[in-house]
Amino acid sequence: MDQIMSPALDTDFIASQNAPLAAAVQEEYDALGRTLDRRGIDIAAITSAVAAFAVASPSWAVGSGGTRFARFPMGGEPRNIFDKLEDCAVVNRLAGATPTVSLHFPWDEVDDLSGLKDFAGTLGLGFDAVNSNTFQDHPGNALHPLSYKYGSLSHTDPAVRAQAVAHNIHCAELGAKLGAPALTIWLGDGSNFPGQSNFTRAFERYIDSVKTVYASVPGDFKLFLEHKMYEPAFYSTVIQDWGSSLLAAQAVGENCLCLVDLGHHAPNVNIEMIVARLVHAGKLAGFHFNDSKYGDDDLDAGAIEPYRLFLVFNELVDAAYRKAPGFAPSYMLDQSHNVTDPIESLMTSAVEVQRAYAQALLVDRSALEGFQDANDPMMASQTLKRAFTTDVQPILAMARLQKDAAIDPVSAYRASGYRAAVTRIRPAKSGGSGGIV
Ligand code: RM4
Ligand code: MN
Ligand code: MN
Repeated sequence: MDQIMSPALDTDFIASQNAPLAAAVQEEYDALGRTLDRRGIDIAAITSAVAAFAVASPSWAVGSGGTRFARFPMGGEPRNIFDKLEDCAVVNRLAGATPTVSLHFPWDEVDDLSGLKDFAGTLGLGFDAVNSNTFQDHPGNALHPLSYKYGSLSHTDPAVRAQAVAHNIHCAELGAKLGAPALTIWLGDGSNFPGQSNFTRAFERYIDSVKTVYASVPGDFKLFLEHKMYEPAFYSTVIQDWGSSLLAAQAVGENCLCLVDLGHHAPNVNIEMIVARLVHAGKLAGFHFNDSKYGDDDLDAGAIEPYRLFLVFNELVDAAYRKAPGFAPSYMLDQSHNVTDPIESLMTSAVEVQRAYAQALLVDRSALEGFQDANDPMMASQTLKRAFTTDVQPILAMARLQKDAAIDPVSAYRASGYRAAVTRIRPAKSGGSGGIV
């Protein structure tokens, strides 16, 4: 692994990029501090909460994404998990919000696991939930001789189910060795034709398989079940919605929780309410953040519906404020970058998620409660809007400055020449075929 010594990872370089911007940030921060002070809010407390906020980078999102029609590769795409970690380190170094990476197996599997852990450590990175993959076949991989064409954990054939169970247990073991807290199970199982699959039997087989995985996972390691309405199956999906996910998680056990990917719902679904329900049930695992207009678009977080992202965070901050029992969600990005430099998209998305969090922290919760109890919809909604429309940019910039990250991550990244440097080192990956990796 020929590690890049890029200015993008260098504190002095970042400081030199920040220098011309720092005075303006301070001035805007002080002005916002006075405004918030008049609202009874301590800007320093908000800034440290924002600085402590973290969201994981997805290892699979640092290469160019694609649609089922085509993929347009860019220069310097990562060749392996070490390159991916290097790109993730740049994202974290400059935007200062993504100290962990979510791995996907077998895509990211290596023989030398402790070497991988050490390498991540030298880059200042740790690991969040790992992901299993039984939504595609893995030709040549001795652990996956059977096909997942007709499903995996819910397959009609016990031999395929056993293979998928073994893979998930293996992933959990890899995750535990790397210090990851959980395994996320998203599976493509479902059907394309009415009648093709028996909904009840498929769901029961799935629960049975997940119970077997659960029985073998180490200690307090968690299982996250990720639902998705459709795709790759287009008529039915075994874990189609949060209801199915919750039923399964409740059947499996205490450390089995429900993960919400923002793109995995029908249009118009009230996702923030799903959040509230899962918090109520003590079953919210966390999120895959992204944005969408039509379906599982995997666009950059906050790119399309920033108000919805804020409303999701409003529920999360409310849960923390109420000290909801067991509330400790994991936050991850899950995006596909088809037309942008993935590093720029990930930095921008991490900032957008942080922005929604900062805005939600500004909600006057006791005023809101009063308006709710008094049945005053206008003032209740205005209370949320007041927080959402506050420009928290100076808080985000100050949080980055305090952490030696970049005030303006995208400009600093461009000035570092990282993409050109990796393009010289990493040979171009051919491939115009569709697919997300
Ligand atoms: C799926 C889902 C999973 C992710 C895969 C790559 O749509 O969102 O979380 O692991 O994509
Ligand atoms: Mn996801
Ligand atoms: Mn998805």
